[in-house]
Amino acid sequence: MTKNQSVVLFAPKACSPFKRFIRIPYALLSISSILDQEGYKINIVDATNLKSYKKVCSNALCLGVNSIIGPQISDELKISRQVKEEFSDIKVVWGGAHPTALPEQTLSNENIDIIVKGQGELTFTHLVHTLEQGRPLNDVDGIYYKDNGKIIKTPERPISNPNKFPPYPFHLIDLKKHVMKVDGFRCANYVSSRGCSFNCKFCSIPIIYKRHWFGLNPKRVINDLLYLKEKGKVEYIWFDDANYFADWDRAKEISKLMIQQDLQLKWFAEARADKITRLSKDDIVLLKESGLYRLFIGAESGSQRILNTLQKGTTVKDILDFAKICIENDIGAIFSFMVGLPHETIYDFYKTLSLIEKITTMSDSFTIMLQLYASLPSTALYEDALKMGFREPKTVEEWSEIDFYHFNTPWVSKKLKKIIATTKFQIIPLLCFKDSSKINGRKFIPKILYKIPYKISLFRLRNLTTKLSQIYHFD
Ligand code: B12
Ligand code: SF4
Repeated sequence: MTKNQSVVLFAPKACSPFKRFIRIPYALLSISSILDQEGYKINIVDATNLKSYKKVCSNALCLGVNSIIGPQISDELKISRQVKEEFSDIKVVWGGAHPTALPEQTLSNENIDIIVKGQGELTFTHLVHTLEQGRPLNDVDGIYYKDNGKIIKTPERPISNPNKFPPYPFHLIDLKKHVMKVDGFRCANYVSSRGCSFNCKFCSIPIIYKRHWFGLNPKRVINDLLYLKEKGKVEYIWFDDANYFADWDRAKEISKLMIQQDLQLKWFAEARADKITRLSKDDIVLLKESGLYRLFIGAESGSQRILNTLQKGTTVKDILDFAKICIENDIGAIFSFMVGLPHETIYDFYKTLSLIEKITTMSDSFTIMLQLYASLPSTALYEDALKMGFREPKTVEEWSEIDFYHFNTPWVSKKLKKIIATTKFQIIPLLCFKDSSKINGRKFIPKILYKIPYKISLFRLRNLTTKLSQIYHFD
């Protein structure tokens, strides 16, 4: 049955000074899945075409906005303001990691009416029904809303297993727009699980999913991958799961089905180093056979002291053992490190640089990422950041001014900031110029020329670690 009123959803574009990622908006597809089955008309407006909201808002019940920390918030605020100005009856509803962490502060913005905290499928469906029937909002669990200027919080909604919900309604998006070229392959992201049971002190996932983890069942995952392959001509799947390998039996079953169904897709996933090091040789062979192309690990730090402080639950040895497994099995890997962390000393930073140097020289298929620590509200480390002088943004507008290419870390000395900036912006980016044959489309560049930036960066990295060890008498 087609409903009279529609639902409009807004997918922000990712901000990075280098690229504009276009990812499939799984959060929005998830919250649409039940409503779509019930016959609601759902329009997803994408920030690459911000003005298109005008065409679809005329008969809408609400505008749903997906929000995470950072500069994307400015587009989210812009569309919320414009919709409120032009269509005052439409309720503006925000959900996602940022409003979940700071529901009251976010709701204080005059153009936001309702916050959905945490998992959204059931709450948003119930909310849309309630708005449509004109019933009171206090009927809906899991939200914050305003009543005569007062913020009202309803009881929390328990987390549900996403297998209970219908499949992602891919027909709501133009798939072609969301396929990006990665290493020369047509690549689409996919989310096959929710949450994570670990409790790393810097991470937002435990805040959203309260340390639950749920994996979509393998048959359902394979159906979706087949859809992406057939309809989007996708060659490479980028699993955006927080912890893809949390349930090894499930990951194994997905790989077996990929082989049985002859999917012939390359795939990428995020893993914990300690999980991969516990797999057998046969397990790794299975992953490879099913198309595993590259793994991403949150290595975070080369200092065991910092890994312990972060409650990461991994060791520097796990990271190196993981690297060896990747080499033995010809698997590419991205090692992501964080710097500028609360409690990090110059010696910890030196340990990170030394580990980066070791890893980058181990394989041409290894890439290093160095991220400036982002203070994520509601996380345990955020409390430490506040105590150490992080100037907390007081409004959602101020949060949109926070980006991750500038320091928001008053505890880092001027001197260390300078060293970190040189490493992050000048040295690390050039370390990926290792092997032109690994990058489709750049094969015409003579190997020897391609490697020059890498050689220079490696020289600078070694120079920096040596200097630090001499100045501070490390090791
Ligand atoms: C894809 C992704 C990105 C993409 C785009 C993200 C986007 N716009 O949503 C890119 C690559 C751009 C990105 C960048 C960054 N990201 Co990111 N990213 C993710 C990732 C891997 C997947 C998101 C996803 O699709 N999840 C699947 C869906 C189904 O789950 P969900 O998002 O939780 O949605 C559910 C609920 O939250 C809710 N919901 C969500 N939106 C809405 C909207 C409405 C209206 C309603 C009712 C409900 C609702 O309902 C959904 C279904 O239950 C998550 C980790 C993860 N696996 O979730 C991190 C994550 C969202 N990112 C995070 C971070 C820290 C970043 C960066 C800051 C990293 C950095 N240092 O640069 C940058 C920020 C850049 C910027 N703002 O410009 C944090 C969030 C931090 C925060 N407090 O906001 C996460 C949670 C990772 C983490 N480990 O902490 N990211
Ligand atoms: S950093 Fe990774 S392992 Fe740790 S809680 Fe977040 S998603 Fe889980």
